[in-house]
Amino acid sequence: MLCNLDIHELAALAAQHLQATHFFRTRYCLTSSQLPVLANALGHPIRVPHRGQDEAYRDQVTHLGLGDDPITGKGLLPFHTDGDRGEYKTRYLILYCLEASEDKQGGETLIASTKNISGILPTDIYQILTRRDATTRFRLDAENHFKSLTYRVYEPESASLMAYFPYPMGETPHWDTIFEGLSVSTSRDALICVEAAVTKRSFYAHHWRKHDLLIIDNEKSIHARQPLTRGFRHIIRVICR
Ligand SMILES: O=C(O)CCC(=O)C(=O)O
Ligand SMILES: [Fe+2]
Repeated sequence: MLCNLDIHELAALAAQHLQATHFFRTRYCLTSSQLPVLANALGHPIRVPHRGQDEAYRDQVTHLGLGDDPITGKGLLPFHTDGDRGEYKTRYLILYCLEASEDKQGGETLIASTKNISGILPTDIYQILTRRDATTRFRLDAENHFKSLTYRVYEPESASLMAYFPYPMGETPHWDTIFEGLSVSTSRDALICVEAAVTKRSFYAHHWRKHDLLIIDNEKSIHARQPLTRGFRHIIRVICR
């Protein structure tokens, strides 16, 4: 556990590490009010609106794992990147574990690198990603309010991927993505092919313990959450650009 570093030294260590790879992990004694300080040292923290609430209501720190919300709760969260390329363009996703129970089962955060993605995809799939816009619909609440976002999934110039991979069949999806001019099932198959290629090449599962700090480079990777089936974990999150 790192305890003798101050928060700015920690940020410098993380930033140096993140130049070479797509995530940084350590254990460190932090309080919830120090997380935005760390985010500030790494970039510009982004305030995000609460789900289902007025967009004007924005928070810097998001709590994960406490309620039943499909995004911030305990359930499965398929692979995705955070943000929308515009207002929320996210560089770093900072996650810190305030508490986790000993008997915890599941709840791992999964990370896979998207480095050189063009080299590992079939040509037809790569062309879909680079030539067609995708529209993702996000379910905002149980009353079937949706928010839609249209974007280019992969931008070769910046090598940045933005994607919301499909929920497994049988799960209630909280987002779904369709490529311009393609059917729902062809869009789904294309994303499943990308996800399989990326996760086959690189895969890391973080098993949370109290005081774990994980910083994910959102422009170099995708991340997901395994369902938490027993116990609890309380994680706080700040994103920055
Ligand atoms: O709960 C997790 O493990 C990850 C949640 C997530 O995707 C996020 O905070 O952006
Ligand atoms: Fe996320």
